[in-house]
Amino acid sequence: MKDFKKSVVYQIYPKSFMDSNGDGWGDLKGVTSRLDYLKLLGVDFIWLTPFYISPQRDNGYDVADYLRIDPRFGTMEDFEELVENAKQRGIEIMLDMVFNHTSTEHPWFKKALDKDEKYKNYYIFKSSKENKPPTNWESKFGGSSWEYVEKYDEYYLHLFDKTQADLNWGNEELREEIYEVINFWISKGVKGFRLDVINLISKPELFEDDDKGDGRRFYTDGPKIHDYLKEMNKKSFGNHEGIVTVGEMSSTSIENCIRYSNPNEDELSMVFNFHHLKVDYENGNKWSVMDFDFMKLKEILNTWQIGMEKGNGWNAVFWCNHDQPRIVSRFGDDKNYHSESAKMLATSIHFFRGTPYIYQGEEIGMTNPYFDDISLYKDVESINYYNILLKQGVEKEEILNILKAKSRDNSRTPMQWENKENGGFTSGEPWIDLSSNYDTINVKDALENKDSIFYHYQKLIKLRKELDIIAYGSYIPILEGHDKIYAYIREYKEEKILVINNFFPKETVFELPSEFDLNGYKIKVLLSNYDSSGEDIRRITLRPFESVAYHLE
Ligand code: TEU
Repeated sequence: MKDFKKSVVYQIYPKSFMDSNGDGWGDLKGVTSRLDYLKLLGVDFIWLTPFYISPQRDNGYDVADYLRIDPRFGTMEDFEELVENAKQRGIEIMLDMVFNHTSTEHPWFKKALDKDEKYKNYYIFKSSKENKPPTNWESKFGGSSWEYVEKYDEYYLHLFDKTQADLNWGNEELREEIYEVINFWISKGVKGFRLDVINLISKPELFEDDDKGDGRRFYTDGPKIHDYLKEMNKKSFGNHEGIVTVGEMSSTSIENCIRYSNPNEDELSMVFNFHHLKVDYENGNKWSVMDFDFMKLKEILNTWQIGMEKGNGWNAVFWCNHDQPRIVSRFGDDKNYHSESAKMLATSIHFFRGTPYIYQGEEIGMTNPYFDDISLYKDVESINYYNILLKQGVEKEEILNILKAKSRDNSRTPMQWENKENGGFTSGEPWIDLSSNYDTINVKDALENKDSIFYHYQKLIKLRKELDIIAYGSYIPILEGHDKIYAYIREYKEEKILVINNFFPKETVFELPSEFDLNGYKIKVLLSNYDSSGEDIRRITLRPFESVAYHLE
């Protein structure tokens, strides 16, 4: 059984990982064919984003059947083969479950539209007032979060795309169906679940206008959320040994995240939050281009490390996923310090208290593709916002600059396996273009270069397994006011780890706070992103993006 605190999860976006049959889409057989690569990296779990039957309006987050596999990804046999082959390599499978909403193509929704009261009550239909939607809430993908159904003279709620209808978690019958879905996949040998926007499932009793915002305050960490998670735990994964769960928590709070992940609460193993990835949003607006606010980033990371430790909660630790731009293009420097900054970013969070998640391609430093034509974008959110911004009068070129920095497609370009056509991802026509830099950034080259970003990640994963302090030690921030360095100390029994990261392309000086007592410690460099790093930790001149971790015993 895996100790999730010492585990590392690798996220795969199957559509863009590896295509085994030349149709331009990645598939399950493609994943199976690359398991040795993942074993070499050293990961414990593979989180697969949705591959169920879906019209793919939102790349599978619009599920039309929770129990069947979209033939474009393969068959149930392919899935079983993947689980089996992964297990042989000591890797477990974590599935992505989208229970806040279904596709409007789901048979439940179709029946709901066909006057079947039972299924209508699986969703949230509300009557209209004066030809206006029931509330002024906004969809996360732009526009109203209500869609009108003429037949009923009612609207249904969709917090995301209008083809993603929100489920009515107040309905016990619906909840039971969901728990059966989880149990079905557990019976297939699945050992983990990532629960999509799970903190949005509990809607308020009363649906009212939000005069201060877009409605999120009414349903984020909603009134019955903890009851639902406790019930889910009790009726599904809680009955099985060693199932790991991670909730994706949108706009959440530490207080709630402690409750979600404190083992005494019997809810989830751990939680994702996104506050640290909003430090390049101008006035909270994602659709803007702004340098990241380093001081704010440090403050948020420190607050969550300290707060979750205090409350005995557990963080899922990450920079990248399929919704976020590539971190080396975002907080690093993908032009002048590609390798240094990618490694620094990895080190900066892999020594955290929490479970690290690596998103496919991050381990070789894949970058944003900088697409400069709207026709290259496939993501529903990016296309919606392109049109919304156009309507607002923003210049095309400016919108494209925003998308180059913020579009979710930045992380969805195909995995770069080698320097050959389509990066070795497919022998056919890829569903989305590759980034043109696959000639220099690819797995084959990374594996041949002992100094590559890949091997840096491999070391970080290995260290987490070797040193208990990384999983179990406490976290102490230092140099909180320094405007270039992000540093912290981990402490466990008699040991310490000191992690120092220069987040900028300029030299800067690190000075150890004087209260830090070095007496009696043997000091050793655990990991550096330069050939060698300063040995006297009282004062170190850090080179651009230099990052070093010391072990004190
Ligand atoms: O994302 C939830 C979510 O709120 C975001 O990260 C979202 O992409 C962002 O707010 C948009 O600005 C999850 C999935 O990860 C995402 O891919 C899905 O589109 C979404 O839920 C709906 O299922």
